[in-house]
Amino acid sequence: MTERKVSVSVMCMDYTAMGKQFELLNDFTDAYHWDVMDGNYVPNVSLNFEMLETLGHVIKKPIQAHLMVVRPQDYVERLIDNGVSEISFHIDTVNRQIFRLMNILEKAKVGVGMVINPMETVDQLQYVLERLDSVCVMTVDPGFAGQPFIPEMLKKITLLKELKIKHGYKYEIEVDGGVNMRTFDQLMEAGAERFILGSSGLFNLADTLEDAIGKARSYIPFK
Ligand code: S6P
Ligand code: MG
Repeated sequence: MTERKVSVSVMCMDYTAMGKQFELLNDFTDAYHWDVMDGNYVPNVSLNFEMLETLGHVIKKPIQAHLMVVRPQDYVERLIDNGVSEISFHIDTVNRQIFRLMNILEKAKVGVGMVINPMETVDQLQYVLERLDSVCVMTVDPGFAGQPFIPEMLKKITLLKELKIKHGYKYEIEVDGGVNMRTFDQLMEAGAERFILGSSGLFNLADTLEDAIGKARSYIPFK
């Protein structure tokens, strides 16, 4: 049976109440999605190393970093030192270095993920698929929370599921952007296994995080 998981997007949390929010989320989420943006690869900046160092002790679930940066090689060592469980790279940022980076992560026992932008294809990953721990299908352009879901991306999830079954690959199929009660069933049906919950799928569901978690539990069948 497919194991399905949720990963809460830290970037979408209330930054004035992070300690309290992590306490509530630790009981709900399977992992945390840690978006790193450099203001260059995408026109936005997000979570930084200082936050990771400060919040580390209140975070009780694995941290999965999503690098939306031009030079991912500059971030890897510090993320590993801060105990992240997995690091995901965008295809166009690792063209000339993915095998070096995979070797570093595998040696450090940190998971390797690849992220597919809406304009990119599953085919571009053919030479690395067998070594990946996750493949993330972006269902919005990267850079911002709160954008509309792009339904055309469902085909990529289906294809990743087919390839996984056919070849026995180990990667988990993740989906990022507009994951919420309107899109959840289609995503599950297509074969998604890891669901990143951000503004639309969790934090905007209610005025308090307690209530929002309750609402998320009611539409997520395995929660
Ligand atoms: C977007 C980022 C995402 C968002 C999350 C927001 O570039 O990679 O991880 O934080 O997807 O969720 P939502 O429901 O606002 O689209
Ligand atoms: Mg992300």
